[in-house]
Amino acid sequence: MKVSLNRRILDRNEQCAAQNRAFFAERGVLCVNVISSPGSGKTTLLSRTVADLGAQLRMGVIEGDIKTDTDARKIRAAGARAVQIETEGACHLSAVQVAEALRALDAADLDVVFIENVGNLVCPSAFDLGEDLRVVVLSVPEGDDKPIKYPGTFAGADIVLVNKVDLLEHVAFDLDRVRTDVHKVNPDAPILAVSALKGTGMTDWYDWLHGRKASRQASPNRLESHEGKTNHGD
Ligand SMILES: Nc1nc2c(ncn2[C@@H]2O[C@H](COP(=O)(O)OP(=O)(O)OP(=O)(O)O)[C@@H](O)[C@H]2O)c(=O)[nH]1
Ligand SMILES: [Mg+2]
Repeated sequence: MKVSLNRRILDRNEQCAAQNRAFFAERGVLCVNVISSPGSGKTTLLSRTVADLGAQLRMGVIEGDIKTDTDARKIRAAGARAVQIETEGACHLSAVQVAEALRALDAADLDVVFIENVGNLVCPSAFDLGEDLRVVVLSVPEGDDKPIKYPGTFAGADIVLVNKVDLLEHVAFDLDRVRTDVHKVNPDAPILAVSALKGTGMTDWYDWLHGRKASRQASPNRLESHEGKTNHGD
């Protein structure tokens, strides 16, 4: 009984994700789903990105949190449109919630929509939101063992950002181990070392983003998406 209810929830989510995907493809909007543990630096990364690239790209952000609109207010202060979803306890965003937020965001004229998922390294990876790309953020203080403990999430990443590298001199964290373990489950994933707070490595991230945006423009329906790649359990 529980299994069939879970299946129905996922089927409903996948139908709505397909509608979101069509919305992005028709309008040439690049949609990027950002997934990480709580506090790894998603909002800091997106705030800096919005501030630094605002003159080149029209960006909007859908923020997912269990409670508060704190993160949406930070994004607006950095200079982009933002819509906050409060999940009231749910540990991930759903495609239905994203569809509603896209209307509130008035997203049709944007170049890039970022979705900051609820801080969690497990549940968000099971829910396709219709996004083009998944960014997984891992921060130095969380520990270098996370890719082997949460392989499904890292397997679904289009890029892994190792954030808070300014703390490497204070925390035992082996960046080479992270590279090796991510590539065991996701051989082609680029892995960038950044500090969203200090700005280190952010140019590499911006170059990657511009490259993916250009691919989307060149062939709107051919950018590899997460349809059928969702992880239903690590
Ligand atoms: N030292 C350091 N701190 C950072 C960096 N990036 C973010 N932080 C800090 O980490 C804390 C959490 O950052 P957020 O950007 O709010 O993290 P988040 O992933 O959005 O958190 P949730 O939305 O709660 O999941 C804040 O105190 C940030 O200032 C970084 O590169 N270096
Ligand atoms: Mg946040």
